[in-house]
Amino acid sequence: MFTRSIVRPPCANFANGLTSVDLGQPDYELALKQHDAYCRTLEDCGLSLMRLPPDERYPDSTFVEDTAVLTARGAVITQPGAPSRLGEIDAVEPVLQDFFTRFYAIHEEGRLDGGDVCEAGAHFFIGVSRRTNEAGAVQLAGFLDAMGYSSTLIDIRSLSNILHLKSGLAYLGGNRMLVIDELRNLNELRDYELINVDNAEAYAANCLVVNDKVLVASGFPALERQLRELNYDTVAVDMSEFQKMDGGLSCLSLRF
Ligand code: CIR
Repeated sequence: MFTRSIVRPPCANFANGLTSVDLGQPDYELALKQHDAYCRTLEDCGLSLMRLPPDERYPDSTFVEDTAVLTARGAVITQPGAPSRLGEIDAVEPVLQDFFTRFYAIHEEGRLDGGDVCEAGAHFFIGVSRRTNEAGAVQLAGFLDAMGYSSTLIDIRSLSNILHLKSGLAYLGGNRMLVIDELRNLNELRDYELINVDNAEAYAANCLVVNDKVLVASGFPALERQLRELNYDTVAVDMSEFQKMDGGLSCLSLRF
């Protein structure tokens, strides 16, 4: 069960963040409204929220997930892979210090974005991506091992379509993993029951399990139907303005 979450509203400079998709400029006012609705949804799931102040120096800082990896046994502060995002950890670290006694930090030359880390019970999958390098992934694997967790590295550098591992995969609990086509033949996932996301709805693969609900980006009806048929209690959340900046549902919060 999660009880808390850290979020950070988009700053006025949000549209100047990094993006690899060609979906047009985000509408800042709409992004703020969508962020508000996202926060209310987390509260409805039973989480109490800590809101960090927006910071215009960091246009991508609303994607707070990339700054830390949180587990029930300890926290790891990352070194985000994009140089423009490195300073984002400064605001997150002191907040986490209040809640975690076991604390680790990825250090240079390691780079790691939280979006590349998928927790699946006591096992973690760590994506080696355009943002997370091998040194960062290996450091994290060591910290996880020290906390009693196992982990597997998955190299996604040859996959052009996804920024982070969790852009293409989500752990649904039990033995179930939601995956995009490109990830479904991965040997590393052979022991899981894989739920396939239609190519046309690949963006929505980044769904988010929060306690007894599954948050799904709105506008992806096939996936929502699939999840409902599997008896998940889904909640659709409008993400259009964050999608324009390569962000998915999980990136907008840290949950613990
Ligand atoms: C970036 O490129 O870093 C941001 N515009 C999007 C980060 C998305 N984060 C995530 O998937 N965890």
